[in-house]
Amino acid sequence: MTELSSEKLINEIIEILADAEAPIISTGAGMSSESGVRTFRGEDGYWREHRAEDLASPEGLRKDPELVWEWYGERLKAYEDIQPHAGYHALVQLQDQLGKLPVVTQNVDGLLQKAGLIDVVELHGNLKTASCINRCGAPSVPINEELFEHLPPHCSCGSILRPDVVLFGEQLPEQALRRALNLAETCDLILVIGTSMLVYPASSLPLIVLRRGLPVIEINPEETPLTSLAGVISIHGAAGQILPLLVEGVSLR
Ligand code: BJW
Ligand code: ZN
Repeated sequence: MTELSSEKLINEIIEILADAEAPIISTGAGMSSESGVRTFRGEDGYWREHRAEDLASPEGLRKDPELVWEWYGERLKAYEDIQPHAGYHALVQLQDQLGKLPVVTQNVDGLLQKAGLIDVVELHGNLKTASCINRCGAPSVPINEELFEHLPPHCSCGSILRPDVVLFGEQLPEQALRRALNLAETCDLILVIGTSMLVYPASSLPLIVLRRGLPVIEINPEETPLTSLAGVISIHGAAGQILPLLVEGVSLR
């Protein structure tokens, strides 16, 4: 961990970022909190109201599918109106400057794409479609208002439908995970924004970059298990405030 005054630290990060030729970004729920998205483990977090295993596990889904679908319905509704904040626009600016900027995300809110990020790797799936909990082979269906008319929604085979997100204990989408691991093995810098770093395997990506001896930069107002690791440069602050400063600094160099 590097301890410097904020201004010095920001200048140091700008220099490192400006030297990178193939940086990648990794985001979690905190990247969207300034757009009004609730986190999972923060003060405003969903896990303050419900246990993670009740809402985000296959067992929870089978036990109380209505509760889980109500939760996803509430979140979908919230995502309809949200807009990317200044931090998102800064990432798009960086993408334009570099010509490419792969972003690996744990988020399902669609804000990266809405902002204009082109290369987004969705590690935990998304909320576009739902499929049969019993994998009967029926095609996945779009998640739309109709689906919420009678909860829980059912597959044509009579089983319950589930959103195509990754719940605890489930494997991540193979292609997305392979791409994310490959990016961590080939990038020359990773910028980790707004994740508690508690959920594997997303949490392993910066560790791969660290092991390769390359820069790992973290933006988070709180400490995480990454913060204290040797070699990590951690800046304590909000993504919407820090990212514009960094990208502006890079563009001036
Ligand atoms: C700001 C900010 C601002 C605020 N600016 N920052 C023991 C038993 C069983 C399993 C395991 C086990 N040990 C490990 C595992 C594996 C498990 C895991 O990691 N569990 C740990 C919790 C212990 N992982 C899995 O099961 C994964 N699958 C897997 O590993 O398969 C192989 C395997 C299977 C079985 C056993 C072992 C291996 C799947 C993980 C799926 C996670 N699913 C969820 C919900 C689905 C998606 C959705 O509905 O959205 O994904 S849970 C939830 O957590 C969601 C998130 O994507 C994920 C991560 O949360 P995130 O993004 O980090 O958010 P928060 O809230 O935690 O943090 C927000 C941060 O932002 C904070 O740090 C704030 O400070 C910060 N912040 N404002 C910048 N303005
Ligand atoms: Zn089915």
